[in-house]
Amino acid sequence: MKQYAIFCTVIDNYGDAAVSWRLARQLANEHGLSVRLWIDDLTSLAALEPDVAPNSPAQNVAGVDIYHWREPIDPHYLSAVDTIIAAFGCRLPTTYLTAMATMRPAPRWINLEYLSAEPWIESCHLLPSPHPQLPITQTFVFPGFTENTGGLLREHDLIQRRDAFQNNPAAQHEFWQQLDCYPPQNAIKISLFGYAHAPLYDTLRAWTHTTQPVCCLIPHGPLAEQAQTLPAWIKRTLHLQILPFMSQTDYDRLLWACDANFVRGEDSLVRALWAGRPLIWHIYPQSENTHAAKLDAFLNRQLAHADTNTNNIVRSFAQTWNGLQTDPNAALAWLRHLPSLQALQRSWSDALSAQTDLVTRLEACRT
Ligand code: TRH
Repeated sequence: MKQYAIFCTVIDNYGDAAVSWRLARQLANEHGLSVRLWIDDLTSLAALEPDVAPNSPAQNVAGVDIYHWREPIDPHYLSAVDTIIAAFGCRLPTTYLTAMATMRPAPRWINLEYLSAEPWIESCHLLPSPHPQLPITQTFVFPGFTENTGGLLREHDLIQRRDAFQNNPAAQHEFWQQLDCYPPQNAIKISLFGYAHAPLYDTLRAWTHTTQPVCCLIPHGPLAEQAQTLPAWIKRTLHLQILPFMSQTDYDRLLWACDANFVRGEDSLVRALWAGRPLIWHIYPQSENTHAAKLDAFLNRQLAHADTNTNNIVRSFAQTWNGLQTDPNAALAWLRHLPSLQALQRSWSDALSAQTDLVTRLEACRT
């Protein structure tokens, strides 16, 4: 049986563990492959997947062999491996690289990059990069939004499960009860997952100026901490509720159940795309404002079929939420425009889900 080894170092937050875990599960469960995930921080993974034991050095969860990656591991673990994935450019120790160089045939060595909507990734996707000393070559895989990139992670039954949930009011009701959360009837339900620098107070204060009830669901994290300090009248007017950090499976349901979602990083962004509901992306900030161009490239795709007014409203609020401009009217204008954003976001989600998913593309590009 073909065997994958995925290596992941967790730098910060949840994104690295989240993507590696989705990738590992899908390779094992949908493609029947043997998958070993080496990860240096089991606590992050356990937060996303409660079946993972944070103190267990080796365990099998959902068909994936998970190992706590602490140096050094014996290179014999690599002997049966056919594909090695270094998630997000994580550095493989020289002992592994040397072992890989002696293997016949040499294993595929893939460097899985961060998702980007920028057009240049099409020309870098699948580029080979030979090792300077050893006879091994890594291939860059760039997840992206077009057929000429690595595509997006999407389980084969995800859209079906989403539709079943979104068309089932009883299942949604049960979900809200499970969260001990009771959004008022007709409330606009908005999930808010973001980084600490989001202009939460200004945004929520602006939303109090609408007549329709608004319910804000804030998962545990920096925004939830900020929310604790908000004036009581804002919390009351907006039916603000802090949610515990939930499993990836439940987080999907939250995105499906809400009318709009604020997401951050790359993995929650992709999950919000699959929810098919309007979304605002809080991009991970980078030095020298490089994230501004990345956000712009994303907005160009998100708004490719939007009219000028919609384009201006979404762009202005996305930039304001990301601290790239300050438009005091943007938050309320966006909220009022939500009904017309629904069809736009849904049709982009449908178009993206008609493309081949990332894992299938990975398997198809064997040479
Ligand atoms: O956690 P993140 O901010 O990760 C980021 C990005 O990956 C960024 O690119 C990287 O450079 C930086 O870390 C170091 O955001 P992201 O990528 O959306 O990952 C969050 C994951 O957490 C995603 O899988 C959704 C999941 N999640 C839950 O499972 N339960 C929850 O309650 C919430 C709020 C999120």
